[in-house]
Amino acid sequence: MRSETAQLIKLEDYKETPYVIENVSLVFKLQPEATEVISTLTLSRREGTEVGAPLELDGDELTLVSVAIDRAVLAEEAYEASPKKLVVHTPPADTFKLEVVTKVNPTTNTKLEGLYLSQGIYCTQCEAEGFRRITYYYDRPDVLSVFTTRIEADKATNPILLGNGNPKDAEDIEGTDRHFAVWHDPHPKPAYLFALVAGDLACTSEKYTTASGKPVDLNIYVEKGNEDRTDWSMDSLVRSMRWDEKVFGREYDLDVFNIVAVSAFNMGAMENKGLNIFNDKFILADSDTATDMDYEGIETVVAHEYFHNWTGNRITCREWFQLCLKEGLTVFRDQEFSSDERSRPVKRIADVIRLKSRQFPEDQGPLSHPVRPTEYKEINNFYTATVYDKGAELVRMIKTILGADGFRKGMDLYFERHDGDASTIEDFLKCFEDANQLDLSHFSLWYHQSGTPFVKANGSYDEAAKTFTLELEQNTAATPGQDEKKPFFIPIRFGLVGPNGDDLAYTSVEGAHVDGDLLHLTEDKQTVVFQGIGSKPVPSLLREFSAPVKLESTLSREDQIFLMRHDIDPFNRWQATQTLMTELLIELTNGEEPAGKDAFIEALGHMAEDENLDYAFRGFGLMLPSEQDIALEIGKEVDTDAIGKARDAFSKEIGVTLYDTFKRIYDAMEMPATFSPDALSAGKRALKLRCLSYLGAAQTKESAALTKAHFDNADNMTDRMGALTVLVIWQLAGAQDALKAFEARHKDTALAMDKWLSIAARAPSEDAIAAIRTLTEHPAFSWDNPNRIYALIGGFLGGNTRGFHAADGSGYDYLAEITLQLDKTNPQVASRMAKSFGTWKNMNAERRVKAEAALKRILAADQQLSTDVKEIVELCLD
Ligand code: 0A1
Ligand code: ZN
Repeated sequence: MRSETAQLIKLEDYKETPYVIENVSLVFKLQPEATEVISTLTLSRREGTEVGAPLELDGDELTLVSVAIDRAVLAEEAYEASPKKLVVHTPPADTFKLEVVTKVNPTTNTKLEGLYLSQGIYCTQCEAEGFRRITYYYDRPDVLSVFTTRIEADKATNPILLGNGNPKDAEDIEGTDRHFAVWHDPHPKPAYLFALVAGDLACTSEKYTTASGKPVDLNIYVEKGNEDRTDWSMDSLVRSMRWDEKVFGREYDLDVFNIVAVSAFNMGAMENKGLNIFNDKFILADSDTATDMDYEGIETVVAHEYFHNWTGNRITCREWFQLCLKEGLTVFRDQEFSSDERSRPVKRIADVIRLKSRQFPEDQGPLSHPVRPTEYKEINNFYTATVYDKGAELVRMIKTILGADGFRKGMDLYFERHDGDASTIEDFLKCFEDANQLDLSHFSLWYHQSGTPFVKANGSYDEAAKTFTLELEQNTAATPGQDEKKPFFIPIRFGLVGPNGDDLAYTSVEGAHVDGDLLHLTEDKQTVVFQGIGSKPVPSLLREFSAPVKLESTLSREDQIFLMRHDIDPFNRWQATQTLMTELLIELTNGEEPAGKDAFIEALGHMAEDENLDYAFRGFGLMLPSEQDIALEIGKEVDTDAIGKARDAFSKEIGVTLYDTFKRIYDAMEMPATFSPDALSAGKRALKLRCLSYLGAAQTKESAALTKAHFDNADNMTDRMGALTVLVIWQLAGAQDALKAFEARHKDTALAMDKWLSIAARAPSEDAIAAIRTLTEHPAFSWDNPNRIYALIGGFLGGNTRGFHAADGSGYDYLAEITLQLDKTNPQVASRMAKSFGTWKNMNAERRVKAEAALKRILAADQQLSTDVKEIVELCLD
């Protein structure tokens, strides 16, 4: 193996920079292969820094042209420059201007970090450490400065020139075919929020007036030809802006808000100040090419990036260890926005499904880390489900513990006290403590201690004494670097459900702090006794999923079915269904015949037909845990083939048993005449498709024909893709024709073909890898575009469990091969793929041997490994 020895970055080593950057003036002379960047920094020595202390700036793959201080070109011995660093040995004592000229090549920048060209559009991605690939700088979030940017480019190919902040000036450059634009951002910001865009773009615009009457121009820029697919993103933006004013009292603070959608982007989107740059997947939508899930995703991501303006930009992070300060909080805010716009319980279920399928596996394997980590080698590896989604759960728990008013008081204080700061999690928590006169020190352990706590609950009723006793126990398994675990402060929302389905009141309680329906579990073990309970209750615990824990309940199957039918908390009705399904599926995987299976299937039928329930809720209720979810639940010595077979058989059994029920619901569903992405219509489509998937699983002639007809008659992507998935997964008659028809219809729309690739990647196959290799040759696929890779390779790794975890190790070998291949061009994408190795230790011995060998092969390969990939592989092997 050849690789640079990556440094371990530690939180405890944090120090302020010796110099302060007061302002930044940048000039970009854009050329596809040799862009010149002239950076003029006004610097001053920080109090306490020795006179003449060296100035060390970060760089990455930079070519230096010249360095000057106060307009005098520096002699060669006065500085040292490498692609990774610029050191000025003895800077002047006080304020001085450093002018640095660098050259970069946007065309060959396949990492998509720094300045790159995507389909002829110049764009930047600077979080986390991309700015250093543009010019030498203190590329860290605690260095805030005021930026002015002048962009010069060829006018014909780049008529649109965009920067951060407000537009100041724009003119042709005399005697040339070039022009320039100047942008000024009055809000001091760290370099990771810098952005520029230049290209020939189409634009949709809208006027917005903030609550206090300030006008703002909203613009969404897209590749030409896509301008009629921005209505939904613009609508989402306007609704987000209004919501943040109403719910958090936050207004927008510039004259313009620009969004640009590009097709090559590593992540979802980026909150650059006043100039958000998006992966086009999260901007473009019309009913023919986007599913209901895409519409929801766009609403969420547009809101998320907009909300960062306050939580991330106005208040940023002191260092990258504090990433959850902006990400966890902003995810919480976007979740709340979507809950208010749609159905709150349905949104909660969707968020918990995401958490359990992405964050729980991470937290129970070798990649487990605290929400606020204390060390890393490659920060790009820490944009994780733990930082984002578990981070959001922690903010949600603060709200649960404090109540809505206490939470708002804390947030108001946070905005007031830290506006303009680069802050820490400690600063954030202190605001809730100060605003509510309360001690959150025990709670703060959630930020530092990794792992998913397992909570065991055992209830018993004493009829004579009219007491209900709840024995609670928490336990968190050791995680990498943390052998000993302390008990967490776990807020448990609960109800004691009486025989008629109503919650029973208690007269008093001992053994825990209990406030109404909220119980604080703070010790390893607690026995909580409720007095005055008139009849035997069924405890409904962790309502609304009040804490990110795994609840192991000792409830009988009858009690679970009871909760499934009667709990007043919709989340726990869904959870009871899931718990039962998981238990049954594990027993079926083990070759057992589970007790209570028939009763459960019957109850599922009732739920499907219950008109009092939301359509979307019923859709979720009917959803079986994925093969990956079951594998995680089993946890060790996993045989993915056995899981897959059991799950297929159970789906089929449900489909056959409830065939008439599903057919009735399917036939009776009244759909709106024209497509609308609203929550009600989407819920109807979801339930109808869920019924279709069970009918498909029954694999009758009639159901195959029905599914094919659903596909043929679909007037929107949700129905077309839903039916195609059923045809392909169950290998029904017409599947191949449908795949061809889909391809013919959408071959020119990359985002639609991504769906085709991901469905094809999930198709059952004797030789899944051969099938994937063939698909990589398809014209719709490209190794150069992250979305194509996420669709096909990501679709395979995440959606074809049997193929990826094939016992012969072919899936692991293939992942090793493409990790190495991708690492040469785009390390971020390579390491995201490699993270799929994260569950290898849960597999059975046969598979473990193959996975370990594949991981070792990556480390031993004769090529330079990125720190991104190396860190992930080493953690997996640890
Ligand atoms: N801050 C963005 C996500 C993002 C993170 C890293 C990136 O490059 C490494 C790009 C985007 C967000 O949370 O939306
Ligand atoms: Zn974010």
